[in-house]
Amino acid sequence: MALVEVKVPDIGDFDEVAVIELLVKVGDTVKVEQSLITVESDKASMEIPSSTAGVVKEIKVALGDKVKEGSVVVMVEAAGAAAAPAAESKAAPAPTAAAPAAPVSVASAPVAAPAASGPVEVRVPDIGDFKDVAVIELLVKVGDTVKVEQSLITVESDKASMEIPSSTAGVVKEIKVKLGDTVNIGDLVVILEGVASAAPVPVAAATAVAPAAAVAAPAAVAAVAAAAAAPAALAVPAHAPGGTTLGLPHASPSVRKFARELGVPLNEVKGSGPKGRITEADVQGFTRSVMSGAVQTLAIAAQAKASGSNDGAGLGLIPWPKVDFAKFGPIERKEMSRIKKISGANLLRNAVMIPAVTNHDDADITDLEAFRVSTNKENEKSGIKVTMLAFLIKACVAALKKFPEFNSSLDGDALIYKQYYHIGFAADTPNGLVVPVIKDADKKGIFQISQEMGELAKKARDGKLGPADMSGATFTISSLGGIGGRYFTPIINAPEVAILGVCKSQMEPVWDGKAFQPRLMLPLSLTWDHRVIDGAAAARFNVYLGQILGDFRRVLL
Ligand code: CAO
Repeated sequence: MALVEVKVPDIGDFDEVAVIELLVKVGDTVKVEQSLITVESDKASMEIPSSTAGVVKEIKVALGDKVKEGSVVVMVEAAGAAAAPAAESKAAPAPTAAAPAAPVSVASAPVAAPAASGPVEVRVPDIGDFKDVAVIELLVKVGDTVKVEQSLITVESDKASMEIPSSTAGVVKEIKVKLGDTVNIGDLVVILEGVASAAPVPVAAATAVAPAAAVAAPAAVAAVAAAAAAPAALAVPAHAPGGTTLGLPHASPSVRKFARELGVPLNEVKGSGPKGRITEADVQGFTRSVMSGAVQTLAIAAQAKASGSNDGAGLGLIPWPKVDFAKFGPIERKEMSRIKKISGANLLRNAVMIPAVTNHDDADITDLEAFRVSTNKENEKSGIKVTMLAFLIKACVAALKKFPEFNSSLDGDALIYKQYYHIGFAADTPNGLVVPVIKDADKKGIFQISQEMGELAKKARDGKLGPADMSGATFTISSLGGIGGRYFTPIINAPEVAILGVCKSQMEPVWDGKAFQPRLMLPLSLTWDHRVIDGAAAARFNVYLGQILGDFRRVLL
């Protein structure tokens, strides 16, 4: 049986694209057109299909590699006769049309003539080998203002779906297609008016066919943990667990992108659109139902199984002890709250999977606390109480800027450095722990942070936090300062890589070189992911944080 090189086919205008997912492993039997890897440019992601049926003998790319047309992806031992059509493509890349999930690049040159003003016709650009594709979604309506590259409609062939972008900015005057129409290159899509200037459609203005199932795992779980307090009375979930993982779920590129951003496993979402198509509303409904605890994703269910009624078998451990407690005295059995169940599964995963280390330190906040108290006195009438946690958030942002790996996330063998600073803070509620997020804390002052924290903490206690209030954190602070204790080891809120635990400050004698001085010392406990951060960096982070808290003017430096 022949070994066949399966290469990256013609992927349109994309030059070098990064491998972001390996969808097969050595030993897998693949069919013709089965997706092998997912690649991503800055504009789109797409799956590279196999041109050959057979058994994967070798994978020639690794996550993060850059590939282009002709790069060898895998070596497949062709499956006898089944390999026939692919045999010819041994050396040649599979034709674009054979790539089922390729997000055909929609347009390098607009068919509509760019006009300076007045009505402009926007037509279907060159969509490759696709003919008579059906309009399955109208993404704009008459009166909408559209930007250049904004998607106007989604079309679908039997192989791929793609969005047709506008070549021009303006206001939609007329829509020339309706759902179910079939269109081809040059067909009129919309007429725009009020166009200030017409920009040409950039090369590869196209679509994102996001990887479907595989993107779900870590992000989804974290989002769910963080969003556990969403109100209970929500729409019935569109949930289709066990949906096929081969073949892409039926959804438009923008819905795929949306699902991917939220970390929603699209293959578990039940589509309510024509032919079972998954709509944006389906993804939102699914997210809400997961957040409310009405539904568990397969990943969470698997974790819950491995942790809840678990017997430790998932980890290769001895079984959890089963004790008849009633034998020893009276008992009462109470179900745990939904938040506790969901966050428990996440905490277990994070505790087990992250090689976490905690560094403890103290910060001298004598002057800062005096400043905070006097500020609150001066601003009594404003109704906003400046809290120590607000200063801690601001100080952490400064430390995250100085040590950016603490504001990163692991993505395979790469690190994603986030250039935004969204700080989560653990809030204790009657139903369990939730983590609301102060967004863009770097751009906010202490008053604004204090005020937002107060509002979020109240929403948390009232069980009214929405998913948006609890997503996107880049770093978390867990403060037990108002309660007590000295130090503790907080668990990292994956996919973040560090968390700061803070306990109650107290006056301590601190040696100044000549004498002991009474200073207000704040205990800090920084837990960090040793895959990303090392001990020296963690110690430096704490030292720097302590310096800022000791003299807040350093934030300005
Ligand atoms: N040291 C000493 N006192 C502190 C302090 C600190 N580090 N932080 C706050 N305090 C004091 C404040 O001065 C305030 O005292 P007064 O009422 O006398 O003014 C009081 O504690 C309450 O402080 P606060 O209003 O600033 O609230 P907070 O920042 O302590 O807490 C919140 C807000 C939402 C974090 C808190 O309500 C909460 O839920 N904490 C628990 C978080 C948690 O459970 N973490 C563990 C997660 S792991 O299971």
